[in-house]
Amino acid sequence: MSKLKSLGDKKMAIRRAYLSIGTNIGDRLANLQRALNVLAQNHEIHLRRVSPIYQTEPVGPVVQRNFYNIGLALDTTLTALELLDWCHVVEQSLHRRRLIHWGPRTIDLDIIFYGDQAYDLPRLTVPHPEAANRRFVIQPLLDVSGDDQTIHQRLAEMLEQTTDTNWIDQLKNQGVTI
Ligand code: A4P
Ligand code: MG
Repeated sequence: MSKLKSLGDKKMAIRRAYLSIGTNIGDRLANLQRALNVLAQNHEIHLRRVSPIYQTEPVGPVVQRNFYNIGLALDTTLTALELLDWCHVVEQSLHRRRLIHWGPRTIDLDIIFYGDQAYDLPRLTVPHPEAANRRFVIQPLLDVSGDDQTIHQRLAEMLEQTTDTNWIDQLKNQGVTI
């Protein structure tokens, strides 16, 4: 999904991007809401749809607390690398500490899709290579991509084919807003 926006004489592509956000330290609901608030402080980012919160079993080798995960659809004129940099600003603003790889974290923002673009750069791989192996990524993004048939269909196929057997559980009485 890409349109052009005029900024002076500079034409910027507007792209639909999808993020997966997770947290398993401290007040997980507050962490998610703060992350959305800081994301939206960038004037080149427009949050469009956010999923329900899912409580999810930790994936990977580290024994740790359950995560809260959400999926987010946004429109942006940032490039993919600029969006990644802003995701890092958000992570830093929540005082994320990176102590153990795959370990507990205050907040983790991953770019799953950026328009229909593909990148394999030292610091950015898009579409995210692990998405198809993670139910906690696929289901929330299915929830927010109903108006984007290409991505929605792709996610539906991922869900059908994933071998991930870890549980995810939609929270009925807590949510975040954009
Ligand atoms: N990077 C490359 N591609 C991307 C991308 N598409 N989006 C680079 C975001 N970042 C990308 O990530 C390391 C580097 O990946 C970044 O500097 C960026 O340049 P990180 O978040 O800084 O480091 P990390 O946390 O050690 O690795 P990563 O890959 O984020 O961890 P994972 O694989 O996401 O695993 N279980 C449940 N239930 N829910 C979770 O949310 N999360 C993890 C984290 C493990 N288990 C989980 C969950
Ligand atoms: Mg990450």
